[in-house]
Amino acid sequence: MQLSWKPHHLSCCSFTFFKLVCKYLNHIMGLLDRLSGLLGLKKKEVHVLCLGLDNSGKTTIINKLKPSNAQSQDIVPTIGFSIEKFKSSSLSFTVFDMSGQGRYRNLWEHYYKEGQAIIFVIDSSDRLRMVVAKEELDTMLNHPDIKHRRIPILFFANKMDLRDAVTSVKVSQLLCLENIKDKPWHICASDAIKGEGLQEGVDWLQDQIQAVKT
Ligand SMILES: Nc1nc2c(ncn2[C@@H]2O[C@H](COP(=O)(O)OP(=O)(O)OP(=O)(O)O)[C@@H](O)[C@H]2O)c(=O)[nH]1
Ligand SMILES: [Mg+2]
Repeated sequence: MQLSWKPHHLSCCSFTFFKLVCKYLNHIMGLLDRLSGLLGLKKKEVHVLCLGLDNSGKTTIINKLKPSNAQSQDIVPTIGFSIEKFKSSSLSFTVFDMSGQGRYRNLWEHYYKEGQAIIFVIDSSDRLRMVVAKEELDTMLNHPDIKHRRIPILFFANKMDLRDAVTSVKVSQLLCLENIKDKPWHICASDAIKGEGLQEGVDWLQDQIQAVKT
């Protein structure tokens, strides 16, 4: 019998070696991933719904919460919805930024089950449509996918920079927020253009989400 070496032996060996290396790298990556989770280095992922009437400032708020190099320069009215991401000190947020236009509001309920928290944005200068905002809020609160869940709701009384804006206390009264007894909620006055009031809101939301044991 004659032993001979052929080039395809090498390619076969190197392929098996390559597969082994990949397998072990994968294993090590998995271990590192789990370790970073255990050490609290990996940010917990949360799904948040951003709701509110059209023109209230939802997309402007979400955009401002992203790192400055990821912010978009011109905000246009949302069609349907858009999925956005931003991070806080310990959470990684995936936000369903829903369109507030009347014709798209029936989309909201399809995402209620997904949401672990809600950001509800109000144009504090739009006194005329405050009653519409309240109707939409009440419909959402009474939906079976929301009604019995202790889901945190962060309200932004937005556009505080405008002359006609009412205070966040007034917004809270107009929306009868004190009637929400079975869910943690918080209202922040905000100016999304300057980014004022947003961090306070996100900090509150983060605390609420972290308080929920998973
Ligand atoms: N003055 C002022 N304008 C704001 C503020 N926030 C948003 N805007 C403006 O309001 C308009 C609507 O903002 P969007 O962020 O598109 O509103 P939206 O709620 O996402 O609207 P839809 O996507 O149609 O539901 C834009 O012209 C923004 O520049 C604010 O705090 N102050
Ligand atoms: Mg929008």
